[in-house]
Amino acid sequence: VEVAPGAVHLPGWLPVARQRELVAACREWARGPVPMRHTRLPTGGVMSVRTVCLGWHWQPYRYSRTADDVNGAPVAALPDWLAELGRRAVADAYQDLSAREYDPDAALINFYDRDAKMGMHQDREERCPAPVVSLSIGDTCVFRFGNTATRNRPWRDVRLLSGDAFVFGGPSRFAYHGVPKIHPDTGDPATGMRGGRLNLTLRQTGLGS
Ligand code: MD3
Ligand code: FE
Repeated sequence: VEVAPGAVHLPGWLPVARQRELVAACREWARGPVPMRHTRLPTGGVMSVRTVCLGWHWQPYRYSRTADDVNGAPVAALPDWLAELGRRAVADAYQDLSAREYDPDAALINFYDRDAKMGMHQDREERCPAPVVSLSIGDTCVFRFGNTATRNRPWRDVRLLSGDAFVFGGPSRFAYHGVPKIHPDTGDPATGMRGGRLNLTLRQTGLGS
């Protein structure tokens, strides 16, 4: 379902068995080498979402190989199977053959408890226009998809359910977006999630080596 040019929603894309595997893998990545934590912003604020990164560590507002703002540890590698999963999502979202060149080198894994939100923002730290792939597991959320000019209206609200994939490429890559609401206790316990929402995003940073 193309929500906007280049923004393709793939409802129910991940089988429950695959969601379970991702939940188990995220539990391990959340333990370390860099523990999943609330990111501290330069303003002194703290994000309500908890995040752990693979490949490159995101800190506001740059990527690094070590988690200078957490424990200084080198970030865990992005496994090839996860990059391949992202490539399959891009291939399913777009009709052309551009997915063959999609080579994500970073993943951000966000955990939302029932009260967590993410304000409207753009993802601009990547030096590369390649798509972002988002995978949702657990509680349903309201995803707010805005425009490229301002963080304000117009926007569209889309519900993202457990197992949904979303690919943001082309003209949608630098659109403002956020997560204003989690619908508590709407996830499928068969995924292994016991409340809350996981979102994995795959990115190609363009930073190299
Ligand atoms: C549209 N995550 O990690 S995923 C983020 O559900 C982030 O955790 C949200 O925004 C989440 O930066 C939304 C959907 C998403 C991710 C990246 C995008 C949409 C995007 C980049 C460009 C345009
Ligand atoms: Fe984002």
